[in-house]
Amino acid sequence: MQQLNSLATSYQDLFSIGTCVNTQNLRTHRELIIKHFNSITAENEMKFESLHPEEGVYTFEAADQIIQFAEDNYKLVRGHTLVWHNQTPKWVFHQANGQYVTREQLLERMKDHITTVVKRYREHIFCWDVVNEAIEDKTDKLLRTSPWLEIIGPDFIEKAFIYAHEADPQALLFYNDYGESAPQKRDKIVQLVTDLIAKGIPVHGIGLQCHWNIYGPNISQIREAIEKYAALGLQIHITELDMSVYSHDDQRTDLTEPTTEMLDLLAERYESVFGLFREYADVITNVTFWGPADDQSWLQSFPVRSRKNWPLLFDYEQKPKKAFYKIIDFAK
Ligand code: HAH
Repeated sequence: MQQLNSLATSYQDLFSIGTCVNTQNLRTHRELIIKHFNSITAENEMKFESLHPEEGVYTFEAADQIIQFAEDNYKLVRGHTLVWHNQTPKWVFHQANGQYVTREQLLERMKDHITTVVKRYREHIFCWDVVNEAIEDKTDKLLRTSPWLEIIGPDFIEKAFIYAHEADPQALLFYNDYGESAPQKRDKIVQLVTDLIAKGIPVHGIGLQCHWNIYGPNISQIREAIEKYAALGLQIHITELDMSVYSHDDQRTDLTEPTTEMLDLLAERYESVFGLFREYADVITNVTFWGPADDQSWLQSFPVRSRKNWPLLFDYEQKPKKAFYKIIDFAK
């Protein structure tokens, strides 16, 4: 059998290469993950609802298992995520009578959560997505409506960073969002982070999720976004990279295999975005894929039900696709 080069080894002088993992694929995709990735992110296991389902009840088993895997196999761990409007249980925002808690109560709950989680993994997690997806993407408003915003006010973001920094002064703290290359959203993310920096809030990086597709965003738009984020003087992590084979409004559900055109375009796109990442390797310090192989992608049956997708470098059989060879071949 042909010896495949390791993706992470090929990029070791540029940036770490990650994948999101879960307790299932740590078994089913174990060798693939061990070989090609030197950084991991828990797909769901470190989210609020997973770690803290009820008041006073923390469930660390799955997250601990992921940390143990990282320790055993010398992987970096990105923490994902502390404060988010999704996958956060209702109890966090409500009193026993169903009413919203007060600002002070919610800040206390936020602090308890962040402090407990960040301290527990202090030795093991090198960076955290402290706040995920706080920017509004439909209207001109800066921040999306969420119980965090409604109850605490806009300073919920800075409080989260301050609490995380207190809990682990060594951890690199990130603001993470999707839609990062669209000019309007990009400028809002830049504004938010600029304000945090101006206030002296401990923020060290911007997480660009990069849930893209084979048609867009185009390379010049991505380059422009990276330029603007880089100008803030923080690190950039590509945190959730994948490349859907469907355009945004494509609803087709009939495909059982990707077309050759799709796989060619996927390869071409991965080749050019990794060319760009390599150009900016002085500011981009980690590139993480949202899944180790196609069969483990969140894009299976999402956002369109019963639809297959092939957004990653490795296929259903965990075999490298053309896209893999296009991004590993740069050293020549
Ligand atoms: C991400 N949201 C989340 O950060 C991650 O935790 C989750 O596992 C998958 C994707 C992305 C997202 C989107 O692209 C569009 C709408 C909502 C959320």
